[in-house]
Amino acid sequence: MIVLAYMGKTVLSGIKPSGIPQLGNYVGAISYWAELQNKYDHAIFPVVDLHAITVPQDPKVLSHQTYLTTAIILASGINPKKSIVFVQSDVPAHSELMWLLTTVATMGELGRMTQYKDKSGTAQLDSVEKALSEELREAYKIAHAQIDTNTSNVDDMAAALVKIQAQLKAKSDLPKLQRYMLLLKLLEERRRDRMGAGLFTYPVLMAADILLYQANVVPVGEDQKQHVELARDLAERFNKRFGETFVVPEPLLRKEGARIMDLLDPAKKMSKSDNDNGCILLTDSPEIIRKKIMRAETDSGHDIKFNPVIDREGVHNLLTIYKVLSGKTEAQIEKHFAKSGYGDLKRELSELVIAKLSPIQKQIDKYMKNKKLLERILNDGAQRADKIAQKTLAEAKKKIGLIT
Ligand code: AQP
Repeated sequence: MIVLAYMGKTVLSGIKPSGIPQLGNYVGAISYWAELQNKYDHAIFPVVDLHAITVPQDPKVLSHQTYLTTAIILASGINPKKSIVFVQSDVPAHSELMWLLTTVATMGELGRMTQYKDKSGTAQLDSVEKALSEELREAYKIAHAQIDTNTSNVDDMAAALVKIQAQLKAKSDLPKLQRYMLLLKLLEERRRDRMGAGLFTYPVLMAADILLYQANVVPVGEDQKQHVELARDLAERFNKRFGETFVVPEPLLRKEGARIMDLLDPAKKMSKSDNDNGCILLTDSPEIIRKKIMRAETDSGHDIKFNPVIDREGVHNLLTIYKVLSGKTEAQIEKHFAKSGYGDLKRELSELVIAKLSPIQKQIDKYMKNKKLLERILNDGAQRADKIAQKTLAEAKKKIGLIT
């Protein structure tokens, strides 16, 4: 039987203090949490500092960012009386359950996590592999066409092969491609050798964060969906092997805004660790917000329409941010901008972002000036979280056969 920490449905989601939270974190996650905390019986929002240290962090900056991230969560409308807000490393059960789940996880499934692949360079290798097989497919096509018309005798076939070889040489440079592939493989090996092991195993820690609280629903941006799916797989595997222990969680993606893109490079998602002009930090001043949005990458067109096709992602991204922050429908927005140009859209969006962020920024300042209050909230949150986490951890250990 699943030991439910408490009755009712639980929503849980975290944010790592790896930088100053950015507009994508707010649009895709934090602002959604504020809505969801009132729709579920229990709401839990940890600041997941142990995830932040998977890449090197300056200790002083990390502790400042942990307070700042907490202040941002609270300033965005998370009510610490209703929701549990705490720092992950204050609840040791996270690390302990992570180890138990690591023994259930496989190298293969962790190696398939997209974020790990991106950071280790495996994703790049995959695309070259795909390009190579496209070349090979093309080669097969030519070979088939030739053989179909040249099957009469061995001499003809040999001649056809020579012809195919010449065509392949002209069409593409397979040996060169193979050499490139080999170099990339070596590069990937080197990158992996130097990569922190934490980048490989942290999705298991994320699974522990979720399963400890028997969370039913995990609202995340699109980039984290795969990790919630891993948490599901690990919960199901553990339950099957040792008996029902964990609730199998569901990822919940915001319909709009689950993937806010970088303003300068709309092909990649906005990320707080990039912290460049393509990323709006939640603490940016109005002048900086205006500057960043006015410089946002768009295209040579002029239609202000929702359309995520390649080359139009920039405008689509600006419209998506506008849609989530204004609460208006696509039809209303398109009508509103029917006679406007991209400059007007950027100007209005800048003012909307500033209007949304300034009251939050005032609250952030208030919290940051009152560390005692932040600490009180975090201590209270850690105690409430620890109680629930300890119960689940004890049950998991018992199921495995560890003496508790
Ligand atoms: N660009 C985004 N659009 C929508 N949602 C996003 N999230 C992150 N970026 C976007 C969502 O924000 C929540 C908290 O994320 P996180 O801080 O725990 O980790 P992350 O996804 O790795 O965020 P960053 O900003 O990209 O951090 P760094 O640069 O340190 O890796 C999650 O629900 C996430 O999906």
